[in-house]
Amino acid sequence: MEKFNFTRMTRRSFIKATGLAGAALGTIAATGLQLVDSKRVHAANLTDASFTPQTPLEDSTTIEQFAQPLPLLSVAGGPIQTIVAGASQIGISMEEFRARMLPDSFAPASGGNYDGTWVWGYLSAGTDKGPTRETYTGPVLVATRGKPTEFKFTNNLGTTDSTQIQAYTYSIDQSLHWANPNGVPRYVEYDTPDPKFIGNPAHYSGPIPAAVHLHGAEDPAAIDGGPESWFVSDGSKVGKAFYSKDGNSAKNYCIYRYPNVQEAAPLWFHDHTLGATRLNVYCGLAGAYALIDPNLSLPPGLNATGLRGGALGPNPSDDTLVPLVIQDRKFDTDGQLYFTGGPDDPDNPSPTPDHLYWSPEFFGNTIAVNGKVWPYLEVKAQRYRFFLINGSNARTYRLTFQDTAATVNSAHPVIWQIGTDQGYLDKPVRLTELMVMPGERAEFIIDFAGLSDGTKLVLNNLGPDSPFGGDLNDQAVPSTTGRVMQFVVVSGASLVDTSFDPSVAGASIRSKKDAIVRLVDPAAGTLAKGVVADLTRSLVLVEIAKYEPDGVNLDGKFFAGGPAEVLVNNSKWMGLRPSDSDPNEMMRPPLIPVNGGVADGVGNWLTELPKEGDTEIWEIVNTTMDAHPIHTHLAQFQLMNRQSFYLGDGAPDGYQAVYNGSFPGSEFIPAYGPPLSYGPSTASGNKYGGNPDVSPFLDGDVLPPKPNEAGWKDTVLALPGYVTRFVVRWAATDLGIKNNSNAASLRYDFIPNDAIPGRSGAIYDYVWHCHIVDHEDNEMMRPDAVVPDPRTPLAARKFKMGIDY
Ligand SMILES: [Cu+2]
Repeated sequence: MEKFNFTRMTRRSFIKATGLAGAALGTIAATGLQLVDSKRVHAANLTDASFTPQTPLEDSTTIEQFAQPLPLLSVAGGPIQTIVAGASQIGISMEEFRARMLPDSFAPASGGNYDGTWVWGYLSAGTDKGPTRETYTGPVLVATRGKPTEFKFTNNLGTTDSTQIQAYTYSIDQSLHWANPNGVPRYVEYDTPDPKFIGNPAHYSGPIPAAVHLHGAEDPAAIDGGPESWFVSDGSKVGKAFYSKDGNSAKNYCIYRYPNVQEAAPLWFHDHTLGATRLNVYCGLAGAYALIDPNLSLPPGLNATGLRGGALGPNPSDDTLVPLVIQDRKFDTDGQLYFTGGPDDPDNPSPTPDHLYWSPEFFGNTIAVNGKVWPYLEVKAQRYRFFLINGSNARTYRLTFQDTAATVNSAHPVIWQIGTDQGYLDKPVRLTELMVMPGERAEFIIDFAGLSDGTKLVLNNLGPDSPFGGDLNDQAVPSTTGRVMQFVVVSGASLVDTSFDPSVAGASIRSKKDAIVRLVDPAAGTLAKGVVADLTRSLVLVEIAKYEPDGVNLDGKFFAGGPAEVLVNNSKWMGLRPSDSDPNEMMRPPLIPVNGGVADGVGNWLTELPKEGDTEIWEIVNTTMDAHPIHTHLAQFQLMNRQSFYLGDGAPDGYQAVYNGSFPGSEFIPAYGPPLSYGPSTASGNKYGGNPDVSPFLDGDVLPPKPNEAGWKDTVLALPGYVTRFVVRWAATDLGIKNNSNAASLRYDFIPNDAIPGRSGAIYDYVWHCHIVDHEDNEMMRPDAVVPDPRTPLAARKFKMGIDY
């Protein structure tokens, strides 16, 4: 087992050790977040009496494990819709329905039989919603490189009155920077001097907003489906960056035509609504998008969509790709979705009254795969190919067949990883443990050969029931969240397996002209030969804590303190500094952008403005106590290395002291943005980002990527106490490196950031963010834009807005 050279405490172990919650860089007694101009809230309104809180099912051991078959693709006879994209438009509808997440043996506390859990899902338009469906997962879309595909996504989710999902209505938090269709103030005045203001406790009432993002897609920002592209179910309101191919007037659908120009990759699509992604995805809005490339030469027995014949081939039930969408969930005692948060939540109360219904990280006490809790899969004694998506809110998995305290397997198959987030590795990588953070994908092969009939193997999870912080001893409950699913061998007869065998010495997937274009040398942890970086950005992750160490009592409720928000480069989403006197002033003048901020015309100030064709090194400097999966839209990247640094926790010779001392007044200012000017300076080590150079504080070896990280990625583990360096080139991934710097050939087939029609000076943005969706919903996300290469004008681009997409 590989170990990270890392010993800092996670938040949970820190709580155990000290009795405090949180406490990280920039701990402050009060940020001065205050406001005026809002109706006073009486203490009794801290909770909403109109809601009957659900009773959480705290003991998940009462749920029968391995009682439900894993949902498979419809082409393999399973219930997951499989849609092969062709030339005609594909209609996908977001619907509310019941899905059988729990086994038949589950007994609802209120009596009767379990007849499904209310969920949301993407369904092929016109699908019968049933009385119940087997799963909400899906569909799995199969698209072909070089063939654009048009989708019409319709929001039929109804309203907060019509939905049966109380986890949604109870947990939507209007104090977050969110879609906010009703335009209510985020903070309201409270009747004590400290805090004088609390997060608006009113629950949202109205049509449900949704946005559809194709994760990992190289596509124009207009159809990227980012946070401000949301649209509500009755079509009455849309976000500032809404786009539909047939015009951007308000409607309850959007038409996106994806160019499908990038390399073959296991993409996925999921909701991305501003400040509500954690709930929309939790309720079920996620599917897979397998982009295949018929021109990519794969070894014999490895098909574009599976093994041998593959999903579309002659033996689909054996040869198909098996999706594994892993998501932890919590239920109430009636088997309905439960989401933590809220002042009355028994085991996960809100840490601060700034955000009464926001929980810093959601962790469920069950594990669902493809929409079923603890399923099983019957397999023959042969190889299978899997497409894994960690679609969880915050949970990091360490998947293994190795034994745990609760599970002793009779055999310990290895995991042969063949692909990362963004496509095939050059060579398969043998793993006894696969670590995946939220948003990450992996394709792998497991060989069940040699196992006899009836053999049962449990895929275990060694990851923690709390934010992963690098401590490998912090592990899930072995008998519940320490288990993911079970494999049952049903035909142990020796079979002639003609599929690709990753265990053969020298087995190769991509080579010669099809090999990965290398921006980095993964063995050395350096830039690849011939690659020159145009610039380095150094970007600091910080957690903003409040009310520590004593917490605060309000109306008989205790708020222990903890993260009020988590930020990339100490900047809020909009790139605006909060007002000392009125947090709602974020929306009104005077607006003070962070250092280096450039207006995007829709109210945000951008700092990451890469030039098309440039190769950049991004250094993510993680000063928080937890690992964060950092995700870029549009551009894929290659992990170069990781290196620990001395934070110092306040010691004068540590990075934290130097960082804090760089702010005006020599004291950390929450959400001020970077302390220095954004451009390169001597103090920043000539790096962009506006932060004091971390180089003098580096104290560990340069750790190259692990072999299974040595491919194209779009989401990467950034460990606490480490600098994580990746190389991103703002151009299509498969272009060669021979003209690396400033070559006119290094561009996209479209203008990345189109102008928003009818809005002078406004553009569609991309975003980069943490993929712990609870974090991205609370400011750990920044918009960005690519400056197009003027040598390739719009007329010379293959795809044009309004015509091609
Ligand atoms: Cu995060």
